[in-house]
Amino acid sequence: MSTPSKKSKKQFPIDLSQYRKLSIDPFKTKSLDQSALEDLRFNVNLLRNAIVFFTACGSASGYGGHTGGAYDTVPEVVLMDAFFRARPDKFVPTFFDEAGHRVATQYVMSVLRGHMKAERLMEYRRGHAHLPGHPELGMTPGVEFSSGRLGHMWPYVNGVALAEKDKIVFCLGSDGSQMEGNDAEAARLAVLKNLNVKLLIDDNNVTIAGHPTDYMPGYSVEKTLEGHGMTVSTVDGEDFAKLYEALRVAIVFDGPYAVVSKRKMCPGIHDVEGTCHGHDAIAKKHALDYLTKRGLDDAVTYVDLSLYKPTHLQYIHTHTHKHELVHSTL
Ligand SMILES: Cc1ncc(C[n+]2csc(CCOP(=O)(O)OP(=O)(O)O)c2C)c(N)n1
Repeated sequence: MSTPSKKSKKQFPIDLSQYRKLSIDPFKTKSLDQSALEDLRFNVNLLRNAIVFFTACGSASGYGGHTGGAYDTVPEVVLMDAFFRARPDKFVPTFFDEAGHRVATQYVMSVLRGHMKAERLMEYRRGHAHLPGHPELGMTPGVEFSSGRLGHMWPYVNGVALAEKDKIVFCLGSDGSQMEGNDAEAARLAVLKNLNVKLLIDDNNVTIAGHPTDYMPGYSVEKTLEGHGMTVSTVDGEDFAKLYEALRVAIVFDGPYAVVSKRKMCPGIHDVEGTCHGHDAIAKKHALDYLTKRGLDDAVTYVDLSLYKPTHLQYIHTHTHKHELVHSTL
């Protein structure tokens, strides 16, 4: 087993300062040129690597968490960030997400916005570290809303759109969230009031332990939304040029619009892509494989040695078969 370098113990092992502060005005830019696409790809890789790493800290330590949903939606998030930077006059600059388990997105964006140090991410989901499994307003620096119960966010986003009539409000969505009844009501209200809400939905055909096409074969995110009167487009979420164009059309459209991104769960993660194993925190062995292939040696060392271990109070199983709260020295 390798010896941890000083860096692997103390510093976040992926340099997030490399993030390119893209500024894209969708009202002026019809399609992305090669240079913008290259910057987009760079940022997507950087953030996906970071998310794999710090959510793997959750699995390696036993605290758990979720990797795939946040990993999947990185392209949309990077584009939203570029829009917010270019046109603060046009957007409510919050990454509202109706699938709260994808909280890794909020945490990494909080770091990029300077609210937290990157090292905090290594405490993802750790007890008392104030980085819980869903976004909680007032709990974590930089988190701007609470979310977690699927289907509860869109009605709230509608409220924001009603209050901010001159601005566009995004809501990251998911095929799992869109199954919830509240979303049906929210969709109809958005259509009735012609709210400027834009749903960016990751339709990865995974919801925890099943594939909707298997257990709910009649279900279609697009048809469901169209049934409420929403305007909807479908795109390959991993084709970033097309994804941009789809987002641009949604943005310049006057009223509610949903872009449904089709992609496999965890694209590019060997043995996890397209499977339900991507929903929860990525297993240590898959994370090590992913990080090793990308030459992220300090991240490998950190996860490999499971340096991230509980140091707080924890429950242990005693010989009396009762759970007792003890101080852990791990
Ligand atoms: C109202 C509600 N019911 C059930 C859950 C439990 N739950 C958490 S995530 C999830 C599936 C989510 O699927 P999706 O949003 O598509 O996420 P992905 O698997 O793509 O990460 C469920 C059912 C919940 N959070 N809220």
